[in-house]
Amino acid sequence: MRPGSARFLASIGMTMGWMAVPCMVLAFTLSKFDSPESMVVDPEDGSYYVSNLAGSPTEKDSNGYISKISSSGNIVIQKFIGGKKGDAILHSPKGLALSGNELFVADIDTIKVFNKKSQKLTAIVDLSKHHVKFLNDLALDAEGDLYVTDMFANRIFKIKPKKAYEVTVYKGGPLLSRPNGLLVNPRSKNLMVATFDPGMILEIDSFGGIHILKKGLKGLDGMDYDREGNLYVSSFEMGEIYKIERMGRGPLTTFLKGLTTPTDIAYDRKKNELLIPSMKANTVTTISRNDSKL
Ligand SMILES: [Ca+2]
Ligand SMILES: [Ca+2]
Repeated sequence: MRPGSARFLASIGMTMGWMAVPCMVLAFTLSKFDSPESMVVDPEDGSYYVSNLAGSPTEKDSNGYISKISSSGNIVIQKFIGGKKGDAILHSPKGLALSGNELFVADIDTIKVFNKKSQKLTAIVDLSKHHVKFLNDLALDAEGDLYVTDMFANRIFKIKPKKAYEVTVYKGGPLLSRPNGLLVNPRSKNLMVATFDPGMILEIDSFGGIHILKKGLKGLDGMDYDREGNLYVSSFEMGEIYKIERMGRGPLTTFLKGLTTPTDIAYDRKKNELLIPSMKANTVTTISRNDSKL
């Protein structure tokens, strides 16, 4: 069946259980992951990395791993980093961020840094002295500084890799409402947060003020933006992905529904594709948008 044909789209809708929108085609769906939480694309070669938390999201059980998928989706290295007997490198990896050859991984109370070429662990940023409970998503700013959400403790940390991984509390407090997804707004340069309970989209300005862009949502997880500045946000609890115009400030529409626990989604702005890990379905899916005006 030719991708893009009406029959192909109908078959996606039936097999995936979600409504296929005419402007989108399924690029690929891959299964047999182990509780995939986050998916990122490498802008260098279009390959993908997926974090597999494997087992309890809070337990230091040594069995988590990172998968690598080729740009076409044809080649999967299931345990690219971690997950091999005895190596105990990762426990419950969640948020991922890529900067050059460095792959940052949030793993419960530490951030682990790997070289994507050698697959070797190059640094561990230990946040346990800050009493972190559940590190979740990672975001990088233009200076190469890293931000991470601590979902259970309502805090966001800032880490400076160029200053020996100096760690500071960037923002804390109950308004952060179990912060999960994180990104740097490419226009305002502000940090944006998707909160889990209650579900809100927040933007933190350079003076530390928190602005509520959207509220009344449920169990938000990951977010990213496309070439036109539309924000995509997943609801883990509702099995939906929302599209919000003008980086979260414009109208909200339900972009996909009927998904199983979509987690830390990403947008590949080069290929114009939305990347969706589904934690409890143990799948990752890429959706290609072939009409960039939509
Ligand atoms: Ca695990
Ligand atoms: Ca997440």
